[in-house]
This record gives sequence, structure tokens and C-alpha cells, in this order.
Amino acid sequence: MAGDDIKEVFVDINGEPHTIRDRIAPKSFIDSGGKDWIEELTTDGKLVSAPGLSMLEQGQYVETYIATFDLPEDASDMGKLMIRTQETNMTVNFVEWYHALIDGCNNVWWLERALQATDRTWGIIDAIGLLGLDVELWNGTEWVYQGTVASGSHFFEEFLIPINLSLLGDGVDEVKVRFKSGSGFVMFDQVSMDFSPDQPMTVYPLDLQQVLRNGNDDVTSVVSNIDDQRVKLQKGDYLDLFFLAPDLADGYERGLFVDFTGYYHWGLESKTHPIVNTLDGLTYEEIITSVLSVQPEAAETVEVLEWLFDLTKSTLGKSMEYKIENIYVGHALPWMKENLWQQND
Ligand SMILES: [Ca+2]
Ligand SMILES: [Ca+2]
Repeated sequence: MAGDDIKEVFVDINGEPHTIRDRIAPKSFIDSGGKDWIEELTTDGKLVSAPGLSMLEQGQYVETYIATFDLPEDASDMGKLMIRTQETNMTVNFVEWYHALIDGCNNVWWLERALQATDRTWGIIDAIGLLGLDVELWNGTEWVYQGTVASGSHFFEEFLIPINLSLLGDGVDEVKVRFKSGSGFVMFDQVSMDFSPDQPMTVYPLDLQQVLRNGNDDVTSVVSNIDDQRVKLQKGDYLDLFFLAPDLADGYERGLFVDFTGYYHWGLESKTHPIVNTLDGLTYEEIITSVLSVQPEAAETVEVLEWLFDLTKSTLGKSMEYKIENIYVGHALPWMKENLWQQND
């Protein structure tokens, strides 16, 4: 990247890199009840958080915050909204509910294969969206969707959401951005926006030279391609990745970002079974038949799965409010109260 006043390069939630010049804080950050949280937002160590449980129990499934920024006269057409957030136990416990429901330790090994073999999984993926954080822009008439920060135990990780400022009418001197999530699902530490135009950047994809697991196990061929071959890391495991850096042109600075795919398992001691290697290319029904022949007690989880498919078919494409009411409050919350929070009653 080139430009004297560039402070950093930052990749947005869609994987596009941007240059950052100034982080401008909003002038207010107002929740749905009218309370302004700007002090918590702009103070280090203070957080914006809502009493999720009592809100859900009172039927307020979604909480919104509106951040208002002054629009600089020289603003470009894209605002670079940066947020530092943390998920709360409300979302962590939801994943725990799912894990308990499917008896994850005993069944994840075949479930991940079965779920890849049926279209009904789209309902479940869509339902998991209830844990996300939606971002909208006020265009003077209505709220216009800008993007979603997906859930995933981000411990004060920072995200950049590009905001399409060309949607604003002429003569507008304020930018209003609305955040929407399940009540109490997300805590905000910091929110800011950079209105500067992106500076010239050249992206060089670097060739992966070598990848070592735990310092000595060469897994380069496994992670060089997106395919069925994956490296599994248990707690404490690590990967070292080695790249060759290209020369830096005069007047440019270097920023680095990593692009990778993968997923994580919930629970440390997931068991597996040798027949997992024979499930490639099988249909959902064939996978279930194979699994039941070696693990008959999985029948219980197969039933749960059918129930989940039906439940998430009924919430497919519905609003965040609807999904939280019918999945989270309808099923997960009673389980949490009984199994996780008993001692606090
Ligand atoms: Ca703060
Ligand atoms: Ca691979």
C-alpha cells in the first residue's frame, strides 16, 4: 500500500483489504430503550452490554444500537466501519445446548459427514444465523442491510464492515448505522469509522513454502489445497506457516493478512470410528445406515436430527426475531436454565 498517512491495512468481513487513515468515533451509541452508551464505548476497559436473559424473558428478542457519526465533507463513497466486540455466554451456551442435544462427543464424527450429504442442512445453517450481528445503514428513508458479522467466539476480535455511503442523499451531514443482534448476545468494546478513500494497494498472494504442525510434522501437502484433506489441531497444537516475501517497492508499506478455510469442533474429546473413511460419496440415508450398524445408540441422535431439520425448516428465511423466539427461547433457553444455570437460581 502507498500513502503517507496510512496507519494500517484491514481486511473486511468479505475478505477485501482496505487502508485505514483515521478512526473516528461515533458521537452517540443509543440502544432501543433510548440510553446512550457512548461513554462505555469510547472508554478503554468499559463495555456496552445488555441484560439478555431478562430481555428475552420479557419478549424482547432483539436489541439494537444506533451509532451516529458526523459525515466529513471529504468522505469517500465507502465508510469503513470497524467494531470490536465479544460474544457473551448467551451465544456460547447456545452452542453448548446444540452439542448436548446431539450428544456431540459421540456423534460429531459421523454428523459432520451426514450434514454435508443433505440439503436439509441449509435450514440449520440459516438458523445459526440467529447468533450473528447485522449491520444496517439509514439512507434517510429506511434501514438498508450492509452485512453480518457471523458468530464464532470472537474474543475482542475486530471486524471491518464496508458501508455504502453512496446510498445517502445530498445534503446529509450524519451517518447512522444500526447494529442488531439477539438481546445480550454481543458486547461492544469499540466502534469507529474511517471515511478516507482506499489508497493504492497491490495484493500479492504468497506461495506457501512449508507448513509444520507442532514444529516438526510436515503437513504442507494437506493445507496447500481446499479439498477433503485437513489438519486437525487439538488443544495446544499449532501450525507454523512459511512464505517467501516479495521485494517491497519504493514508497510502499507492507501489510499482511492470512486467507484460510476450516472449521472447529465443539468439545475436546470427540470420539471417532474407522468407518468414517468409508462414508465418502454416500447419501445421507446410506451414511445413517452405516453408522447405525456400528453404533446403534446413535439412533437417538438421528431422531434429534430429524426434529432439528423440521424445526429449522419452519424458521428458514424468517427474521432474526422469529428464529430467536422459536429456537432460542422456545428450546435452548429452557435447557440452559435447567442444565447450566441451576446453581444461580
Ligand atoms: Ca470501550
Ligand atoms: Ca486441504
